[in-house]
Amino acid sequence: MDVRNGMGLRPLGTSAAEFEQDLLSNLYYRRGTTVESASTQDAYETLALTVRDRLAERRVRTAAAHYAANPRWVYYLSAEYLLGKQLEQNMLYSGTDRIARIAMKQLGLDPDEVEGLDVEPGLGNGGLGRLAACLLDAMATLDIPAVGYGIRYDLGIFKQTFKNGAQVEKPDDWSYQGNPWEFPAPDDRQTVFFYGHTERDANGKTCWIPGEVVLGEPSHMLVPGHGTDTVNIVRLWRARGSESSFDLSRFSAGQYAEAVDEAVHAENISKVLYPDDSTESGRELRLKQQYFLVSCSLRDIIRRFRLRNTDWSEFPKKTVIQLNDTHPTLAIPELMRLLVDEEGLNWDLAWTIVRQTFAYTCHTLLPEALETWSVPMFERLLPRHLEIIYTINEHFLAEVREAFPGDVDRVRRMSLIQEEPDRRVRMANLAVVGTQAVNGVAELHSELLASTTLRDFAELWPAKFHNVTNGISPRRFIKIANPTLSSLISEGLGGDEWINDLDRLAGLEALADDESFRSRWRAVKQANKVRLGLGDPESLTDVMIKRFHEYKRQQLKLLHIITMYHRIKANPGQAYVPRTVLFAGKAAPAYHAAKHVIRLINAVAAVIDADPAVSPYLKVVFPPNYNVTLGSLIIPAADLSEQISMAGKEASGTGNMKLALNGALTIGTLDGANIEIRDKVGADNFFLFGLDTPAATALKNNGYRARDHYDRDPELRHALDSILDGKFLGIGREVGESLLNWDEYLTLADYRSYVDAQDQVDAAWQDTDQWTRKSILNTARSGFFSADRTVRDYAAGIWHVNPVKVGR
Ligand code: GPW
Repeated sequence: MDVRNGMGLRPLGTSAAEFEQDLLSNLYYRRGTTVESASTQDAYETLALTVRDRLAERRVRTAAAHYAANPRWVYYLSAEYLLGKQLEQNMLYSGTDRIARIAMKQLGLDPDEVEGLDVEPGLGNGGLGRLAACLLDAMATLDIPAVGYGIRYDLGIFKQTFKNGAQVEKPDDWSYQGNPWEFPAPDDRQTVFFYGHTERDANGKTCWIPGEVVLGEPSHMLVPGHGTDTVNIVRLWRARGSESSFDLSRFSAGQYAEAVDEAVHAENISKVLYPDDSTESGRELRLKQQYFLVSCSLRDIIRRFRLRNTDWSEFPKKTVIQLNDTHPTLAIPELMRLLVDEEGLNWDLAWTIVRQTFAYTCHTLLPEALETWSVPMFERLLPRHLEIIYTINEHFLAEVREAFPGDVDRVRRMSLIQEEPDRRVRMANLAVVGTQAVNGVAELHSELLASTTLRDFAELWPAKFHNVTNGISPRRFIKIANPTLSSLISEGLGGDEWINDLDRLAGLEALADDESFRSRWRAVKQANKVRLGLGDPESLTDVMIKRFHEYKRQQLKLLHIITMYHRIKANPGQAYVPRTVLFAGKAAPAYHAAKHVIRLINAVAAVIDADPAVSPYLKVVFPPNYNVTLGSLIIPAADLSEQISMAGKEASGTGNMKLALNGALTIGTLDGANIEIRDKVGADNFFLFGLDTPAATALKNNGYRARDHYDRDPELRHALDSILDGKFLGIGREVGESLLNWDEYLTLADYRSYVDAQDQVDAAWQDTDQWTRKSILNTARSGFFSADRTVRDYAAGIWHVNPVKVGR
């Protein structure tokens, strides 16, 4: 039912003329101006509001349908969301893209200029944050009642600039101009405690007397589904000082800075996103952020539960809380605290409820990414939670001792508390113990989790362990990012149903053998290269876009580039396949090794650029500040996708899926989801190289010596020597030395296999028709990597939730 009927509200029109009227009205009443005097910012805000209004009605109906159904909900807890720009998506989902542009032109506005002011909220680092956004998109599209919870960081992921080729970070004040997509909900604010101590009353009931009180103020953004009326929300918390945090007496005494000290301190909690990806940063403020997210979100979840339910035993039937890695794992002891201390439930009942409610997704195998917190710091910040964790641990270790009598080493390994060399809380162990399901994010990753990192737990509870291979939003990463290819596909398939049913892309297989379809496919790729505007659109566009990390091995790609450079220098007369190699990605500001690689890439790019014998064949480009927006421009233009991590290190990868879906061929190792991509697209349409996980593990265990490869392979030696000799503006000796003397990620061991595979790429590229065929087959066979499939897997295997259709 359209709620507006009962309210006597006029439904918003679907014509360009009506949209134009609404633009004028919003410009006047919301921005207080007219077309004649409006700034571009006024025009942008007005457009955003006018589009938003058209989703608001669906949001109201969704909320009504969900309330009536009292369904089982999915609550997705994540410290990061990389939502990407909202305007284009919301125009598509509300069906207003065409009329909005007509209306703007009618008003004399330049749609591209206006839309250009839309800002990407960079509230995440990389794959983990973007996955969260893709899953929300798919949940809404599949009509699953869901809320995403996160933190509204004032400053998102830093802006990357280069100075003399080195990364320099600038703050990202993404909402400086406001954010028209956001609905503040101060009425739903929550109170969060920190520090202090615990006390027990006469009945043995525990009470936490806090040392600091902070407010969490929520606002939400809309998460519309595609091709459905469902509009879910993502609710983001911002920290505020409580009323008492402003010290009026100090202010009156002229101590202006001291007067706001406490409030500033409180608000620092949501000030800035930690810019680490796949590395742990054990800082107190980060633990505060995590608890802030968890405490606000759980109270909100309980508030929502109580709207329709009274009985705590119903809670796990109505609620599943998915933990996006260990960052929100404090939700487990926090829910115990709420149930036992505040609601008065007995421990066993509370523990049963908690365990049934939570599920945990692990996104890594890197030991340095497994979060642990020092016990003294934890105890100071969250004294009651430490007690609760100790009690959980007692019960849990008793269970382990019963299952494995006499196995003291196992008990030590599985304990929630590490004892040596220092006492630390192990968040991954807590996440496994406190949940009903644990999943990895690709087949290989889930197998390795159960056989290595979490092996003891998988032996105790084999049925708890699942795989849910990651996926990507086809709306964001092909329909919106690659409109020309999407049109061609829709034409080829005779409709656009494939966007919500990505397996239908299989229908393109037949067209791979159609000469005219192939030439149109090529033309689209070309046009996307022109749109990107980097490098010769005729050249092979070879892209490596991802965070900089040694395990991802940008340095291996660099060794290949230097080898190509040397080959061309040695034989300038020959014909080479022209390549544009494109890097994009950020390094964590404190990750010096990764920053050295960035600097070296820029130096190599400059040297090649300045060499007229080489530059016709080889160009290295490195646009700064990789984000969802830049990725959406690069991915459609790519011919070759570099997925070259050391086997066993990349949990899944999702850029690999986006590139394959857009018709890039992958050169990759047997790592993460690469394995599944190769299985789906076919070994003939994938360039495989390198050691697999067992071989890499064996090599490391048997005493790997990088220098042996250097000694044996003249091309490799030449490449490394040129770095060590300072041939690239004197930059990169640290990179060269680390590879030669240590090479933690087996770069040199995989070098020869990689360079040979790249030679096969060159050979394949020269057969244009065959390459295009392979490109079409990559797209045709990528349907599996839709986030819709991922969400269906979660829904069936872990969440046990059903869709709720939103009525008209
Ligand atoms: F270390 N990932 C990420 F597991 O982007 F927590 N940030 C992170 O902090 C972690 C993982 C963490 C990535 C994985 O590296 C990537 O392989 C995976 O595809 C992605 O998460 C989504 O699952």
